[in-house]
Parts: sequence; C-alpha cells; structure tokens
Amino acid sequence: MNDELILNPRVHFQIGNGELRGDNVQHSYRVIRDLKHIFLQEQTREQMDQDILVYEVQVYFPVEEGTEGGLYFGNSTIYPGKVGDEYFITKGHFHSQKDRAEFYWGIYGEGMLILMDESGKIWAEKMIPGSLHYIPGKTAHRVANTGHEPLRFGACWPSDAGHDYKSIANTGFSARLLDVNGIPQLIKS
Ligand code: PAN
Ligand code: ZN
Repeated sequence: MNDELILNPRVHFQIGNGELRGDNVQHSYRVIRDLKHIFLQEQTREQMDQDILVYEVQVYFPVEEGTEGGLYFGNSTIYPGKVGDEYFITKGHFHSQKDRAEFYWGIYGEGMLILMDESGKIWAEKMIPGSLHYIPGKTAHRVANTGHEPLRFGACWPSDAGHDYKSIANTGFSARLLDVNGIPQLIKS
C-alpha cells in the first residue's frame, strides 16, 4: 500500500450524535455570564447562577477564517432552560458577508430555528431530529431549545461568511420565543 497516497481520516463525525473529533476541531462554551443583553429579561439573567452552561459549539475549521471558497462544519448543543419566560437560545447573527447562506439540521432534541430578514420580518421553523434548514443570505439566525432534553443541531457554512453579532446587539431580534402557558410562541418585542 502506498501510504503517501491513501490517508486515514483526520476528523471523525459520529453518525449518531454528530460529535466531532480530530485535527482543527475547536470547542467553545457559552454560559449565562457570556450572554449579557441576549435575553429579553436581562435583570433575571443577572440574578441567575452565572456558570450555568447555555450552549456549546464544536467546529471543524479545515481552512483559515475568511478563506474564500472554503467551508466550515460544526454542531451546537443548547441545554434545556429559560431566562424568565424565554427559552435558552444562541446569540444569533447575520453573516458579516451578508449574502452567505448556511445549512442547519436537527440531530437530537427539539427546538425552533428563528430567522429574521433585513427588514425585521421574522419567522421560525420547527427543529427536530432529521429536519433540514436552509438559511438564505441576509437572514439572521438563532436556535432555541423548547424541550426538556439537550438540543443538538449540525451546521455547514462558508469559511468567509464571518459573524456579525453587532447588528443584533444594536437592534435585537424583532420577536422573542417565549413560553406562554407551556407553548412556545413568537412574541413581537
Ligand atoms: C453556527 C453558530 C452557533 C452558535 O455555527 O455560530 O450555533 O450561535 P451564535 O454564533 O449565534 O452564538 C452558525 O450559525 N455559524 O455560522
Ligand atoms: Zn451562521
């Protein structure tokens, strides 16, 4: 066998649970402390245990950030919980290169993908294991866990997309996913 031509895989993706392991895989965590002004009820967030883990992200970066024509592949796990009436949720962002699209897909758990276009029009798609979501360019996106178990979803996006969290910090999402008598509802804010 010619060892130079036939290589062993350097990154592994666990089919069942989406777990990523290998070279150039990075892991990051977001606890309550990191999520200032992300939830509607900021005072409630301040009073919570700041070390509670809200979500974690694994990403395989095969190329340097900003590389044109490359792709990134990751997964995010959002834990069950709420800040007041609002489900635990990712920060959410537009892509810095506004026209860059992305795929999300549900792996386990259940939740809601919240999408908002540049005019502030907002809608949501139910996320369940096997659901596939195309996020068009110029569309802010974030995911809430509406269940009682962790929610994991996969993601694939262009390596030159970048993350614009600032526009969201300035204007926020135009609606919030709140627990209204046990039922998730998008409520205009
Ligand atoms: C995802 C997100 C991930 C975490 O990989 O970055 O779910 O969400 P926030 O970045 O909004 O905190 C993605 O959309 N990448 O483009
Ligand atoms: Zn994105």
